[in-house]
Amino acid sequence: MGNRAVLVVVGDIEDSKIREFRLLAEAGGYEVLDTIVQRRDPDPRYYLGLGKLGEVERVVRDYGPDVVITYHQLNPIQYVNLERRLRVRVMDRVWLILEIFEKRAGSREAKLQIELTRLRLEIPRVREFIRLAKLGEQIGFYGGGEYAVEAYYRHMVRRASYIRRELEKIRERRASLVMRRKDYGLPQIALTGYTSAGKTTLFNRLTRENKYVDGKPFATLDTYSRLAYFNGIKAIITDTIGFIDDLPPLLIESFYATIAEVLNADLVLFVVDLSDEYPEFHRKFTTSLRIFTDIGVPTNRILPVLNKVDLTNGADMDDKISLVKQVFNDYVVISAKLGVGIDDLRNAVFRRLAGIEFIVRGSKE
Ligand SMILES: Nc1nc2c(ncn2[C@@H]2O[C@H](COP(=O)(O)OP(=O)(O)O)[C@@H](O)[C@H]2O)c(=O)[nH]1
Ligand SMILES: [Mg+2]
Repeated sequence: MGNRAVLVVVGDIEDSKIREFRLLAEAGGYEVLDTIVQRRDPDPRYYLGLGKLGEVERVVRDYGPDVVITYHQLNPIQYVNLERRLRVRVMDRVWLILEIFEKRAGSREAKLQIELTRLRLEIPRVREFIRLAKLGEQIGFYGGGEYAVEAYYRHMVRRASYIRRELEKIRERRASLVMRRKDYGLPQIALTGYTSAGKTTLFNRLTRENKYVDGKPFATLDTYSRLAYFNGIKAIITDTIGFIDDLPPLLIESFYATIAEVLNADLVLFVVDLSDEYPEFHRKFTTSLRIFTDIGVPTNRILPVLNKVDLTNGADMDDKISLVKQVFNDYVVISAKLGVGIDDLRNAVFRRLAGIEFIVRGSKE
């Protein structure tokens, strides 16, 4: 499946939200060819107004994207109408985020939860296809005729109820057991923070030399976990899923199931974007703290990493730093891109991890 996308935004949406939508598409692995904005209320049939729909049709014809992604969640009728009209795969922001979660889901619970959400979105859509087929309408996409589509529909419904039962079992079991740690016998570090804060850039910088051990890939780890050294202390560092603004309510369960891996970490590197304007910085910072509280990560296991110092002009730096200081004793200022402050970060991580080892050893004696 190709990854070239055209984004479509309808409604009076702030520019910063449109920018974040674009970053999200990029985080999902899409190359954004164009963003089309229509400043009016969504149309019930096509999401876009008819005039703008013509423009999108032309863009689709000219650029030949693999997918058109809409900012708002589409209802089944809009989905079906848009795909039939544009003759290209259509998806909405909800589906995009779900794809991003899917790549990161480590646990069986997270995988099942995401599949269930996918089915919840897909079932009404297939139902709409069947309804149209019964009316004798020509429908493209779901090939194989009416019977095949109905069989697929029944399969999805059965699968969804199977997953609901499995999730219940998993959650009952977990209630009686302590969460199993993903354990490689090494300290675990999780990188987290908002989308585009610079987590992956930092992850790559910290692990650049350590993709291989003894000439072989570090086999027991998944794609997002690697070995890193902090002044001689060896640790597993994981590039976890980021926090996302305006998370669609339908995705909240999937988000928490996926983010649960952060709970396993001995240390959470909380990457914050210093280049955001203060109100934005404040909003993201406090929202992140709320999520840490919700999932049960204590502040003493979090190290704020204030990134993109190269993009700040110093004007509101003091305000940002004092906000961080209200909650945390310790923080580091870096530029993951330019490599500024990385030694300070390694030292700070070393001190934290050395402290943890001391406590573990001390408690055994
Ligand atoms: N100027 C600057 N850009 C950065 C820095 N760190 C990351 N970026 C850029 O910010 C964007 C998002 O970075 P990424 O690591 O993908 O963020 P993630 O979504 O948190 O993983 C990319 O274009 C990076 O090149 C930094 O320290 N300074
Ligand atoms: Mg990333």
